[in-house]
Amino acid sequence: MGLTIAQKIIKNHLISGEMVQGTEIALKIDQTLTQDATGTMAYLEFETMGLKRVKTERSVAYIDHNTLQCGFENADDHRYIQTVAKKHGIYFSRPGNGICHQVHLERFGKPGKTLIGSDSHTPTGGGIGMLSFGAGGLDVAVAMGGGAYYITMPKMYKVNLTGKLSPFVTAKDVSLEILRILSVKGGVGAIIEWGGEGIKTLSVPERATITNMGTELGATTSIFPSDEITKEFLKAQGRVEDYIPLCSDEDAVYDRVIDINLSELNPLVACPHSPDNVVEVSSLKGVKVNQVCVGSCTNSSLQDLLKVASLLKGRKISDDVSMSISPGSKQVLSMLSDSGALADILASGARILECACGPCIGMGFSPNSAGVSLRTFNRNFLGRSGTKDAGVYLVSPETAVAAAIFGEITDPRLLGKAPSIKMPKKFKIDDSAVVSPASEDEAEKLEVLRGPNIKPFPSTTAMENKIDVTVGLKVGDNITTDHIMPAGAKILPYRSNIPYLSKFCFSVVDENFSERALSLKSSVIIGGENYGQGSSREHAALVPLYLGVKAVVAKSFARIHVANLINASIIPLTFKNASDYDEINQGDSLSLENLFDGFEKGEVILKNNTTGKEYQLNCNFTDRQIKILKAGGLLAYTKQGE
Ligand code: MIC
Ligand code: SF4
Repeated sequence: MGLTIAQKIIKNHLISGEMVQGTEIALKIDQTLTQDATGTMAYLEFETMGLKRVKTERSVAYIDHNTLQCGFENADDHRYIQTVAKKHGIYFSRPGNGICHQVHLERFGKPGKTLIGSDSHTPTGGGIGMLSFGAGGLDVAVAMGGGAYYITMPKMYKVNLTGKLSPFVTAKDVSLEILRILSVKGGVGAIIEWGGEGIKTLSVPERATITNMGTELGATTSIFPSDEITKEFLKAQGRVEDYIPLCSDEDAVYDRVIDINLSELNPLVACPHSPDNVVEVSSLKGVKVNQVCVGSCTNSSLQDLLKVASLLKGRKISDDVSMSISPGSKQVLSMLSDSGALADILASGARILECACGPCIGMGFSPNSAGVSLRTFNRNFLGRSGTKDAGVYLVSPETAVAAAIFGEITDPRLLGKAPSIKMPKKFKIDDSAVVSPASEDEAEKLEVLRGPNIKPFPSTTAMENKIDVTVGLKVGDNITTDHIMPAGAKILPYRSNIPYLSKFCFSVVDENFSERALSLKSSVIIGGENYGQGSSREHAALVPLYLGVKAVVAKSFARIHVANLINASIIPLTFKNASDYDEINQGDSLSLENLFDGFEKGEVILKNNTTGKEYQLNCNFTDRQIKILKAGGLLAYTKQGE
């Protein structure tokens, strides 16, 4: 039987387990990346392992999420990451050099290799045929130390593209179309391979837009073949030697095949507050727009911004719209500037923001009250923009420009002639904002500088066989990590300060949760389907751990979050009968007995002491996961092994 692209890479990196769907496999990781919002914690965890140097082929620490530095906290964290990176063999991408996924694609990603990153959009690397996964910081720390990365062997999906995109229809619309088809949980447990004749019409940045947003499907990752288009891109980045051809075998077997005819697609938009809430742009014609943002790791490539500049050239944005553009990297910004395109953007009245995540994670540029914001980003979760009552719509750069000019949601085809942008034969290469690690001798003498904002990791103890808990909170379906642990300019500087962060846990849903959980001392959260979707932030597990959350019982979970819960020794359990969810309420007193036997059997009994009823809960833990849970989390487990 032939192999898919992902299966080929997995086969080459398999450390243990067998490539049997649904079973645990351990992979060798070639490269890692971190960003600052998850990086501080990841490096603190790496340091506790006591290793001198990373064991990966390439590890890069990016500063891109929180670059505002309003106060010492961030500046200290940046300095900590820079010094810890230099000492331990990690490359450091300075603030201003760009968004981790964009820069990694440009300068470091390699087809056929494996990458894990402490950011859920790490699958962007699939755009050049790299098998890339988003993971919690602790998993990245372990991989930096040479340890394996554990995943459940995924199902294989294939999306076959035929035809060719029409003018003003873009890779972003392809991402939105697949979200429309599959929903935010339709990719759970699967790797999505993109293929078919249609991919020959898509450049690497366009492919990367698609693999980037595969995260919103809940997919384990997404990947394109590595072909002549990949080779041209790597050549233009001055690193053709990193190219290898890679495609699936003709007789590869897929669990599901989805066909999309690119020629039939129209401009699409995801409405508030979920990326799968997709309709055609034309159906929202006339909706007044207050704000337009272009950028984020989804749509901030040179190709995207050259198109935006060409459409803005000679035009003025509407007086009623405020427009921002955040280039994905220093390379993008300096090429925009050299080509004169930057001047066209500025002349239109749009504002240029830093090469960073910026408004995507609520770091400034929040919309006005009840504002309508059109964004080329990948997430429009409630409150993420920093304005709780704003409506965020996800669109392509072309649709964003049309709204900025006309002041209302407008089919971009009304802009006239579509820009035709060719990928450059050669990108401008300047890696001066990437600081190399010190040599091993030099590293010995280096001091790692820590600021007072770095607070200790929440402590854990070995798990007990019986747990008595109160339901601290009951939530519905598709709860995101932005609900559990919000980000944004006011909170992000405290990512290395779990006690402070804990005040904001679930604040979008229930402002009293944090206080209640602390007073309960030992609590459980009841969730619906796809609990924990979105970001890879392990803070969405570490903060509940600090607040005394012992278990989460949900109808189903998102992949990265479940791994983070186990790493933090919070037990993720699912209802055997989804309807039992209806019978458990906030404030109920519950007991989970005989846990250790239950873990082995894959079934735990939940007693609701308030109603006297009993329920069966499922768990499908591997031996390794059981040991981690019992030990009190992955750090405690790793220390036991020393
Ligand atoms: C996001 O897009 O939500 C983030 C911010 O990039 C997160 C990481 C984080 O929370 O630090 C992600 O996607 O993993
Ligand atoms: Fe940054 Fe937004 Fe991409 Fe997350 S989704 S990495 S916040 S640009």
